[in-house]
Amino acid sequence: MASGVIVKALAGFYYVQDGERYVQCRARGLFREKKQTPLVGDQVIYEAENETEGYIMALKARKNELSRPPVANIDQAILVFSAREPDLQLFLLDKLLIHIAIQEIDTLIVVTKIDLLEPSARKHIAEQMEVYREIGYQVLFTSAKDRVAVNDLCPYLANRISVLAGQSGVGKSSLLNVLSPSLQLETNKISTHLGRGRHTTRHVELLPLFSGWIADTPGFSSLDFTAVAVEDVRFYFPEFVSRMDGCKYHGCLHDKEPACAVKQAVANDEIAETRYKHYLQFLEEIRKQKRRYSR
Ligand SMILES: Nc1nc2c(ncn2[C@@H]2O[C@H](COP(=O)(O)OP(=O)(O)O)[C@@H](O)[C@H]2O)c(=O)[nH]1
Ligand SMILES: [Mg+2]
Ligand SMILES: [Zn+2]
Repeated sequence: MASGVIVKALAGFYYVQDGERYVQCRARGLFREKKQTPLVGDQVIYEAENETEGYIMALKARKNELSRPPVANIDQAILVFSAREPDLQLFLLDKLLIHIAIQEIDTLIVVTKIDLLEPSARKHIAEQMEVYREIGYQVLFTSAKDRVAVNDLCPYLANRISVLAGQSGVGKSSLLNVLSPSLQLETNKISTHLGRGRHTTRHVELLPLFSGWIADTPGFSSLDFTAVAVEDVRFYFPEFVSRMDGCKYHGCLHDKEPACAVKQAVANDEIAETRYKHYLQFLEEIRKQKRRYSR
């Protein structure tokens, strides 16, 4: 039996890449019994019926999995934001960073369309992003239009599975087309919001790129917090974690508590106020959700 990775799932078929081989597989009934669903990114054992068709027999253990988009074994999330059109959305960035941290996936932040910025606006955004660099995140500034710094992405892509995340229209597909023109991805395709339960033709596919794999996914920007507890959010803000020993109260939520080292650091401009405000907004969001569910 052979092994490979699922690079596409569509209409009941799983497409397995095994070196040069590309095999269209069905999953055996045993997955239904085990309540297991193969995902794009899964390492699988398959049985080939012939050169191009086969059956998936087993899944290897997963390192992680995302439900939106449905991908397994992700090494890295590349969070793409446009500097303009649409404007840089730091609230969404902070939210995505929490979700990524929960899954223990590496993160790269890309701010693209910088050609749309005048020098003064460029400086402002550079300062805003410096906050993230100081916390320890990698940040790249790119323009697909002017081909600025797009190749700086290459070293991040080799030998791993990356997922590109970001709102529709920020320039994800355009970046990939510059990196690998043969991909010829459609750009400017606005994916309209699809309600729960409605049929969607969206699918995730891993594209080979610089000896790694990348998933260009529509969506993955509307996240909610059902899975995070109020007491846990603070652990996903590295600049809070490094200071929490200084808080008077053990278990301080850095909210209403007195003698809080985090609030003190915000007052001293050592922690960005935007990050702290977003943190409080997240707490409020989760508390509201909880009230809604407990009713
Ligand atoms: N000015 C400018 N426009 C860009 C850039 N990258 C993408 N765009 C435009 O932004 C729109 C959305 O790009 P697309 O790659 O489809 O975004 P996606 O939905 O995130 O995949 C298209 O009209 C692109 O031409 C860029 O670097 N500069
Ligand atoms: Mg796209
Ligand atoms: Zn505190």
